[in-house]
Amino acid sequence: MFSRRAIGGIAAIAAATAFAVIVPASAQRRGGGPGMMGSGMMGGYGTGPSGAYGMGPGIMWGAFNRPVTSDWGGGVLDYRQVNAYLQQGDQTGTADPKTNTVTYNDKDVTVDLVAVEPGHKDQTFEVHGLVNPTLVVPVGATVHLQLVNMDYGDNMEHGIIVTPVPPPYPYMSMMATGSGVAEVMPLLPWRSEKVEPQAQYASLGATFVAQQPGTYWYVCPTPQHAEEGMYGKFVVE
Ligand SMILES: [Cu+2]
Repeated sequence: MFSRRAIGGIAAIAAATAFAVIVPASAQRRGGGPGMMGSGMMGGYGTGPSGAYGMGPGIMWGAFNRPVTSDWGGGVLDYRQVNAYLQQGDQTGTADPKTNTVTYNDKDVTVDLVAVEPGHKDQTFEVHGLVNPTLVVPVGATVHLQLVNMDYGDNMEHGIIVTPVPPPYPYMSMMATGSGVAEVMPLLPWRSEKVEPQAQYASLGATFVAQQPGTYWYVCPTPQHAEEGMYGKFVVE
């Protein structure tokens, strides 16, 4: 399922990668255990059979409409680790608030995204404290796309699909994006507690090579989220 593949110019090396704050994404590759991809999880929003959202074959689609637990299948960070993650993210890349852009110049790039950092609107990604910023990486860069879900509440699981398909996106964004050219999937469940310092947070990453210059989009595949604006531009140049 996670063999290297190239679609639309981006080669995914690993589609789902658990990571610790200080460990590169590639060091803790997770291929998805049985609990993540059993048939009960496929297409699982309780609305239809597997494949009902226009996904291609072999796409792991975990529906974790629940708070994070230690066995959810990806990484789990405590509050201290999440803050270390945020600080780490602020130190990589160069943020320009005027253009809402974060630019990465290295050939090996780590992008630390947060889904709904507290204090921000629902259905947003944060990087460097910017909301849904344009992310710019060099052609040929190996990109470690990392995500921590800081959100809380029903239907607040989040993931990332990188796609060449531009917005607007429908309620079922995957109907438009397909499986994407790279993805942080399955969806990350929301934090375990309402009280932030006491909560556990789901984390997951994906590593891919940005082979082809162009404009892509990083999109949350959770139904309704991208429709409500949970996406940003991803530029390879
Ligand atoms: Cu989302």
